[in-house]
Amino acid sequence: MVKRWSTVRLTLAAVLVWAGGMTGCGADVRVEGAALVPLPASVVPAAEGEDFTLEPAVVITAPGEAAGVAEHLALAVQEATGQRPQAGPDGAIRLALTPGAGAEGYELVVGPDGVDLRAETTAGLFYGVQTLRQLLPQARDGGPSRMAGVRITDRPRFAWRGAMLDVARHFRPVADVKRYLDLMAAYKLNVLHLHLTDDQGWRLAIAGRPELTRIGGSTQVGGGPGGFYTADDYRELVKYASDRFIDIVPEIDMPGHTNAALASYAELNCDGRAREPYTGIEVGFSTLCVGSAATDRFVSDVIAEVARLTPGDYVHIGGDEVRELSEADYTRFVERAQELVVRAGKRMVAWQEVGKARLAPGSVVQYWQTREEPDDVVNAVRQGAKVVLSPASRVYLDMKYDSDSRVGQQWAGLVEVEDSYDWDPAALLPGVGEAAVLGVEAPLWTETVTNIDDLEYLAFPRLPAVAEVAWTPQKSRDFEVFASRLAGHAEMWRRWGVDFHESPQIPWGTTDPLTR
Ligand code: IFG
Repeated sequence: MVKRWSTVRLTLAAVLVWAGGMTGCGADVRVEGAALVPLPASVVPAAEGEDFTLEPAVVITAPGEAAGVAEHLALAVQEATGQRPQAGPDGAIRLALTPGAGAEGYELVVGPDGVDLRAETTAGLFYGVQTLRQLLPQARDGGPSRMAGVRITDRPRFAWRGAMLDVARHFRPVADVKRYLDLMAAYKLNVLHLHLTDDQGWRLAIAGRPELTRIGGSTQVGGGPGGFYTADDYRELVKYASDRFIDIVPEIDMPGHTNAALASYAELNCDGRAREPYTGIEVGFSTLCVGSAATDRFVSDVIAEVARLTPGDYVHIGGDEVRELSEADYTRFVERAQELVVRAGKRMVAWQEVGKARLAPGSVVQYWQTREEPDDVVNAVRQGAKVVLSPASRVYLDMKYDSDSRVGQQWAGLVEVEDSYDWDPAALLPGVGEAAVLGVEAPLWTETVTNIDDLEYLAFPRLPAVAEVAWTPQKSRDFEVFASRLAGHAEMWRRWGVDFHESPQIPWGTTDPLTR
């Protein structure tokens, strides 16, 4: 099946590139799909000549409830033509909300009488806009440009298409997180998991617990000044993400990875002695004093506040790398924390080790291919939990690409873009088939990452690869064809100032760039 399909698609890609060579007046006419990432479920080029002429003065028509999405499209058109389109009736680009495409699907038709984008939800329209953005000829000379006719019908394979940012080891300011959200949205990712607390830092202000940020937020790996988000900062990130149809999933890592909290409140330590702030990169040495009244009050206060600040369905309680507790104490802690999350009206997400505990319906475990623990994911699935897959040897973006990578670690091996792309989430773990897989998430841990450029270097091009794993049907995925399409994105990344890794696995410069 794969062979036949890839033959068909290669032919399609060849047609696409060949047609791209038939330049008309102004910008090239391109039968698209050669460079779309993530590849849509169905791309059917229109007949020859069924093109759309994009006038810089194009009008965008959209229903009131899709005004936000139309604004994102207007900015994309302005980026392409140099002129900001108007909103109004009878436009040549038309957005419409109609039943049929599902929660996140859309249909996009480009033809001589204009562009029609239809979806059941504003999220579906937003994802259609991200595809349309990759189809727009970059003809900033102010003249008309021609877009090849195409009919795209699309919807995602998985519901959870995520990225994780560790802002605890090295703090990242609000502006950098917004930048990451922009880059995620361009590839239809819809979950940003914020790893807000760890041994080296506590990054979210908790009402009534000022020491968590005054002390716990005061430093970071290497001893730098650290930092933290106020409640208003966090609300600003939640809104920015929501405008891009991304849910923020906050992680308060417990009972391990808690030195920053243990340094902030002495009573959280079983010996009653506050710990020193920690600026190294060891793991597994810290734990809350499980079972003490002070710890119960702390966990209750923190989960209640994080849930209050988070409109999304999920709160992540961590649970990874706990070496200082008995299994009985660990599972008792997890079950208690889970109860508090459920009582706050949220669903618990946690790292795979929580599979040892009794899980509430609707809980989610995150598989990360830990170095030590036996695989607890099957226990979780047996209890009805869903799984988010983050296999370190495939999607841990803090792994070096190769031995020359300027930052990153390599405990899970060297991870190039093909490693991130060439796997099937439904076939990764025995006993964890398609129905148990909620989705895929690419964590970026920041022990070695001190600035946004290094962060983007590690994320690109692997994050778009993971985005295609999460979105595109398995039968449509083939690394060589993906690599050729991704090569066409380099121009756009350069335009955006993304400091990406020029992986030797991608044939940069050989594919019609998305941009002109
Ligand atoms: N494992 C730790 C992280 C981080 C990571 C770096 C998990 C769930 C190694 N836990 O991954 O805190 O240190 O690659």
